[in-house]
Amino acid sequence: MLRAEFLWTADGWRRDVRIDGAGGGGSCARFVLPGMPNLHSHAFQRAMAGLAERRGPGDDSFWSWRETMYAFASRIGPEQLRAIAAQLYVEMLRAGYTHVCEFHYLHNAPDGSPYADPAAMSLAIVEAAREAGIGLTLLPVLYMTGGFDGRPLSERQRRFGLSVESYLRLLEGLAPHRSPTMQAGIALHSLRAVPEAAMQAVLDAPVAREGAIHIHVAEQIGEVQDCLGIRGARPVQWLFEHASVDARWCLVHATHLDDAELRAIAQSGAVAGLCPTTEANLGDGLFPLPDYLDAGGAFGIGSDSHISVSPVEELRWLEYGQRLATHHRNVAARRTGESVGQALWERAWRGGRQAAGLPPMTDVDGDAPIVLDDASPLLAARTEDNAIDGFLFAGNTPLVRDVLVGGKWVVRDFRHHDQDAIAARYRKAVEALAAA
Ligand code: NGQ
Ligand code: ZN
Repeated sequence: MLRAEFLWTADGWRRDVRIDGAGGGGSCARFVLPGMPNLHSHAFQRAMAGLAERRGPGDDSFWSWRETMYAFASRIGPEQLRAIAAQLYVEMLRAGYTHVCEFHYLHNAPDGSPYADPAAMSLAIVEAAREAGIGLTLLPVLYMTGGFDGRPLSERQRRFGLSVESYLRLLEGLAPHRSPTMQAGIALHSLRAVPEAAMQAVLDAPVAREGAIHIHVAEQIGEVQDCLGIRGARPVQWLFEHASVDARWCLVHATHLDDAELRAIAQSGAVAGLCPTTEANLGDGLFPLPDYLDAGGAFGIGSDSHISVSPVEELRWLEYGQRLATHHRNVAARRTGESVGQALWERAWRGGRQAAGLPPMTDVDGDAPIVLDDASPLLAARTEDNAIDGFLFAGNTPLVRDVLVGGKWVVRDFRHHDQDAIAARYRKAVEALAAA
């Protein structure tokens, strides 16, 4: 049992709230927030964070990073994936993410043939989430072509490839694994990787009648140009002309938008899946946040390549990128007197829940609360009016003390209950990968 002096809810702060959870003693806390959904993750990339930061022979770019990533991906099997994902999910929980949408496309064996159990890699993710105790929305990804021109997958992309039939079978096979903490949705890798007919076939299939639908879109200028050249429209424009994009959709990145595209996303109710630290690391560009917020657009945050695993850093970068570009301050708060921290946390929380296919919450009692460390000097003399600003903008000491998911305290006093064993297994897995 935990007594919270202030609990942040969709309707603002509530005072003196009792929170019950198994696996921990009683205590008090001053500030409790709803845990953040992480709406975009490629778990395996956690193990290569920092390994693509050396200058290559040409102009390094997203596309040269992608080659490094492919080489890395080709060495990972189900056991390694499970070890890496479990470590990542522990790090997420300790940072304040309580749910993860796993955009999972590493389906096949390294030579491109299916595993004996075609769901082997998907189930490694399910197991990792269960071990760590994080909520999961598993998004198996359809990936079929190597470009807008429909070219076949390259050697290294063959691990990702599924036909529409095998994709739908994979989704059906995962149905029995659903639970209150394991949802499933669908994902199309990108317009580059999914031909139009395949996209329509998946969207028309019975499994696509409900749940979240995610797609990478308009992340790089090269992608916008290729789409214009081959499909005669910009990526987001093309998507809206060929699919009924609505609140079930999450458009990941959506960096390069013209005015009409920005308005189309905002009006559709879809969530823009923003991944500021990865987008910065890959040199993607800056999402047009102020205009999008003014148009009433929804967004959430993802840690994507896991170059950073922290909702604090994602939200800070989201705001600071705009300050640097516009030469203004307090950009994400659009109303006079509004707190930037509260505006960011609340919108990303709502958008993240929506993108994860979780029901909207009117009350966070049933959600996954995170408890801030009110003993930290960073929160000294902070009140409910500025505690979230302190959490997001002051210093570099993690302030997430306790985390409750599914009625269980998974983090207590900064420690995850199984962090040592999970870290030891991760270390062994990445050492084996490094030696391979
Ligand atoms: C991915 N990641 O699927 O992991 C992609 C790179 C691609 C990001 N876009 C591969 N951040 O888009 O083709
Ligand atoms: Zn991605």
